[in-house]
This record gives sequence, structure tokens and C-alpha cells, in this order.
Amino acid sequence: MSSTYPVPDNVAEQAWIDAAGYQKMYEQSVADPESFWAEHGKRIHWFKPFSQVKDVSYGPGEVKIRWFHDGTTNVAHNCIDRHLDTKKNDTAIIWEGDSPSDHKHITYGELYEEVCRLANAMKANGVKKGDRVTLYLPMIPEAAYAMLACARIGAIHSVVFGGFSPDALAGRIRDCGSTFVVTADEGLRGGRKVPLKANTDKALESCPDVKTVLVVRRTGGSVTWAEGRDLWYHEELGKVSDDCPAEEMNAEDPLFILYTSGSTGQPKGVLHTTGGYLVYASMTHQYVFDYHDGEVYWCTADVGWVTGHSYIVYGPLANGATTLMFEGVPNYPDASRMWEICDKHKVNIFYTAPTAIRALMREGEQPVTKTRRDSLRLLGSVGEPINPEAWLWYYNVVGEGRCPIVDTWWQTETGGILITPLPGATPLKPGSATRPFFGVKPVIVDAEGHHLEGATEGNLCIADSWPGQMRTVYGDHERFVQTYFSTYPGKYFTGDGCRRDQDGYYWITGRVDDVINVSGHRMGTAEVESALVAHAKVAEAAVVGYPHDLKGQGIYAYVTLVAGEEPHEELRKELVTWVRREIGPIASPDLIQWAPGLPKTRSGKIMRRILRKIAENDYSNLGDTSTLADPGVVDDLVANRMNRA
Ligand code: 6R9
Repeated sequence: MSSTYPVPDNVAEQAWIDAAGYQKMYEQSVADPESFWAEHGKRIHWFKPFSQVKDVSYGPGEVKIRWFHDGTTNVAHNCIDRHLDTKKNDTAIIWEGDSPSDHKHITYGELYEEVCRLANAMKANGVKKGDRVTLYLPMIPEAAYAMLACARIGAIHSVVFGGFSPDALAGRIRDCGSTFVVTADEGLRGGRKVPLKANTDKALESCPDVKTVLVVRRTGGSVTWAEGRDLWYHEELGKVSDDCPAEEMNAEDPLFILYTSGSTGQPKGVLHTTGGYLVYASMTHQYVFDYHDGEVYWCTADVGWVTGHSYIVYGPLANGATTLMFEGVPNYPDASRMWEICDKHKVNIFYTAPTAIRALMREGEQPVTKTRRDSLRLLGSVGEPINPEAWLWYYNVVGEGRCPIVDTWWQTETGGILITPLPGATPLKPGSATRPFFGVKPVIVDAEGHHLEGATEGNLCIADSWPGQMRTVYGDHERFVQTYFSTYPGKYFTGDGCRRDQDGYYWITGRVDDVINVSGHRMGTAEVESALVAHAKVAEAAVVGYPHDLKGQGIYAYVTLVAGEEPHEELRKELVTWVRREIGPIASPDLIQWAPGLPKTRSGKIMRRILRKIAENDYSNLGDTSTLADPGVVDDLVANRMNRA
């Protein structure tokens, strides 16, 4: 039985929402979503107010999701212009560079100018409303400027994580048909350079439609230049004015596409739209992080992931917050860096991933305790289940027992946080994401889709829509319907397993599909498999996750070589390098096992359940193996298993 951490009185007193408030507001929100969201939809500025609130059908037949659909607004206007009267000279973004000697403050006034100039430069180079613009940038303020500049003129951004390979970048550029790319000469992380421009050049060899590449000078490193295609960011911004009207956008006009892994090889372009997304991102940011004016808020994610979109840029800026953006990594120059940044910038709210906590935990308490951290009052966690041991260390060592931890469960698809404690309202249980946010109706179902009541365990679905929900898979609405609404008709299926305890608390148990979570990053096993089989010496590959102390899950690959090839250590290394090159470092297999054959059913389906068990070193009970075409294969795999932890 795990213990419960009650809400401290001082936290409840100053919080936006206390326990009674949560109960009342939650009940309202699910009893009458129309009037609840009609009221909260007003938290953003509308050029033309909406009269329609919710227009949703989860099928059967058409799947359609619209919120506030007759209203018009602009996300950049809400994140910047709206604050200028009162906050022109207040800090919008604190940027902390990779090197501890590098930082700057960007006020809302400066943010306005930067975004307007970039928006004008993009327009001058042909970008129009509805165009897709790919952003492949390091964690520098220009990444936020570029997102907001797109939003300002109605272009749809697609941010591609700077750690992705040229191939992965190219696939994402082609899928959404973008013709305009913004990148930097090089990125800088932990003192190491990331060749973003060179990667872009490589990617564009297979993207003939890209006409323009705007390049931010970050390191000044040398780059090759395609005349007529490549433009320097600073030169283009010098040519235009710092006044650019914000385009009047319909609530349901697309805001961004963000690619995420699914159970097939091809990443999906998750599409988010304008009005509902911003209402939801800003509202969750305010209540989940209990954000109050003047506080310094820091989310350590990269803008290449949804967390960076909703909780570094859009949510905080819509609320007029001060948001910190960090270019570097947690252990550079040393393991105190995060806490030194907290002290340097007087961070009040700190939001990170369990994998970072586990890595820092390994370095012991001293790198933490030598810093003050007295500005911190709230901690957050996101990306994967947080194991109670890491939770307790975060709570006791980092937060000195005085800062509540909000363990926030959500997905790229959900746009914002769905299951989470509210700091002033929810007693905490280490490892549980606790309770649903306003308007969110979680249901747990069995394999046949029956609702399971009370304390139970099964698959997590959401019964009704919320404004931040994704609207479609870009260019493939059928895939959207298939992926999320066909397994359990009438409900949104999350792909996660979940337990609900006797107090109604939710405990996410991890993915139930062929997606693994490596250091909080989603990886489709099929993506890694297709990278492996693209190697000339690989005949077949199967990839599964296994428990990994630091990463949460590690990548375990079973590889069958083509006839005539002999396995050896060098080839193992070559395959790891190969996958890094094909997808990016986050996809590197941790363990590769040579498999003379893979366990298959007589119809040729790989029996992943068995492969998972062997990878988990739990081979004594492999379950039913009677449908195997060749049971002998399994004995070999068990005998030569790689994870003997
Ligand atoms: C925001 C984000 C989504 C998947 C999700 C789940 C896992 C995220 C979690 C969590 C347990 C939490 N996940 N937060 N599991 N507790 N607090 O991470 O989006 O990259 O799309 O990943 O991550 O499995 O389905 P995304």
C-alpha cells in the first residue's frame, strides 16, 4: 500500500483550486460540458466571439471534432499582443544557453518585434496562410519566434526534433508537403555541436519541393550554401518592418502538425487546430502548475515534442507567464546544472521527465544539496510513468518535502494534460497521475470494450472530447479514425494500460500497443524494425521494449541476418550506428540478439508476446506456444538472451 501525501495548507490557500473547488468544477464540467466550455472558452481573446461550443461525433460513421467553430482568433495575438498593455517590459522568455555563461531575457515587447519581423520575412519569401513550414531548430528563442510567426500569419508549423536524422526530417517534410524550412547552422548541446544545416542539406536531396531554407546563425560554424535557396535569418529580418498584423483565423484552422510514432512504421502527423487547443493549453497550464503572475516557470522539454509546444510556448505565453527555455542538457557542465539554473533565475515551477530524474538520482544527493532551490514551490513530471523511488527522491531531495509533484499524463494527441493532480486540491500518491482534469472522462475497458467500474485495470479510453484534442492525422483522416476510434467504437482509445484504485486514482501502466517509451520519447517498434531491415545484411528484425533502469524502457532488437552472413561484434556496432543514422540517437538499440529465426505463428505473424518475455528475462512462463510454427526457435532465443539482469 503506498502512502498518500496530503495537500499542505499553505499550498491550498494560495492555489487557484482547492479540493472542494475541484470537485464542484469537475462535476459541472462533465455534467454540462457545453456551458462549462462556453465559459472557459472566453479565457482567450476572440476577434469574433463563438456562439457554438462543441460539435463532436466519435462515430459510428463520421468522426468529427470541432470546438468554438464559428469564432475567430489568432494564437500569436493571444500569446503576445494581448499582454502588451500591461506586460510590455516583463520577461516573456528567459533563455539559458548551453554554456552557463550564456543567457538572456526577452520581454513581451521584444517578443512582439521578433515575431513580427520573422512573420514579415516569411511572407516576403512567399509563405502564405495554410502553407506548411518545417522547423528544425535547437532550443534557442528563434524556435519560439518561428512557431509564433507561423501562427501569426496562419502558416502551419511542423517542428522536427533536432535529434532526428536527415532521413527522418525528409520524411516529415515530404509528408506534409512543406516548401519552407527554418533551421540553424549548428545546435549546441552539452558542449557538442549538432550539424543541423548539414542534416537539412542532406534531407533536402530527397525533398525537391522545398524552395527556401532560412538559417539562424547560432554557432557561426561553417556551412555549405545553396544560392537561391538558402537565406540567413538575420539578413532577411533586417529587410522587413517589425509590424505585422495577426491573421484572423477560424477556431478550427490548423495551428500545427507534430509527428509522433504509432504502431506502424510511418509516423503520424498529428494535427492540432487553433481555438480549442489554445483554450486547453492555457487553462491546464494555469491550473495544473497553479501559475500566478510574476512567477518563473521552467519546462525542460525540447520544443520538438508536444510538451515543448503546449508547456514551453503556447500555454505559458497565452497566460502572460515567464517561461524558461534551456538549450543544454541536465549533466553539463555537471550534474548540478538544473538546480543551478533554478537558483540563477529563481525558478518557482519546474517540470521535467522521470528519465532526467533517474539520471540525476544516480549522481547522488550532493550535486542537488549544494544548491539552494529555495525559489521552487512546485515540481512536475511528464512523459512516462514515474517509479515511486524516483518520485520520492524528487520530492524529498529536490523539493525538500515542501513542493507538491504534479505527475501529468497526456499525449501528443491530447494537446494538453488530461490526468493530473491539481496542487491545491489533490492528495498525492507516488507513481499515480491521480485524477482527471476538468471536462475529461476517463473510462477503463476490457479487451472487448466493456466498461470496468470501481477499482480495476484495463485499457484507458476517454469517453468524450475536450477542446485540445487532435482533429485528424494530417492527410489521412481514415488512419485517424482507425487508430483512435475503431478499437472501442464511440470512445477515444489512448493506447495506454491503466489501473484505477479504490480512491478513484489513475495509475498509467504503460503502452499496450507496439509503441515503446524510451527516456520519455515515443518510439514505434516498427520504425526501428524498418530501419534495421533497410541494412543490406539484415533479413528480418523484431523490436520490443524491456525494463531499463535509466530510460524506463530500452530497445531490444532480434535480428536475423541474410543467408551467408555471420554474426560478429563489429556488425552489432554497425547496426547500432546504422539505426542512429536512419532515425536518430534516441532510436539506438540497447541490445541486439542474433536470431537464427523468429517465433511465428503458422500464418507468419511474429509472436511479440514471447519476444517481450525473453527480452524481460522472464522466460519461464512464455504462455501458450502451441500456435508456433517452429517451437525450437524459442529455445535458441532463450539460451542466447541478452538481458540477464
Ligand atoms: C506528453 C507526452 C505519450 C505517452 C502516453 C503514455 C506516456 C506520458 C505520462 C505517461 C505515465 C505520465 N506518458 N505522460 N505515462 N505517466 N505522467 O509524453 O506525449 O510523447 O505523445 O507520449 O507517454 O504512455 O501514451 P507523447
